[in-house]
Amino acid sequence: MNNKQQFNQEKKSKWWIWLIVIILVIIIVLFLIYYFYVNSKIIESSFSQEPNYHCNEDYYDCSDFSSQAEAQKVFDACGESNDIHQLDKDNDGVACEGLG
Ligand SMILES: [Ca+2]
Ligand SMILES: [Ca+2]
Repeated sequence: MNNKQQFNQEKKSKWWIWLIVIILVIIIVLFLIYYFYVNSKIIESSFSQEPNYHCNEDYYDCSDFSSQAEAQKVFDACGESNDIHQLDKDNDGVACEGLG
């Protein structure tokens, strides 16, 4: 093996090392992105989590609330377009206006 071959051999082995390093860096970066994404989701949900309302069945009626604001909170939390509790029968976006 002459010097040139030896040099090429070293270059080749270094190329593999760099490839492994790059792959590891990509894996670490992806892991960090995922980690921060999950963490931000947890922080977001712990700060802005609404009380758990029943939103998948007709569970509330206007008579269940003592104020319009309370009814509105449930109406907004469950999604205006999906007025499952029939709190806004006239579809004007204001729930239980009769409560005042
Ligand atoms: Ca109802
Ligand atoms: Ca209404």
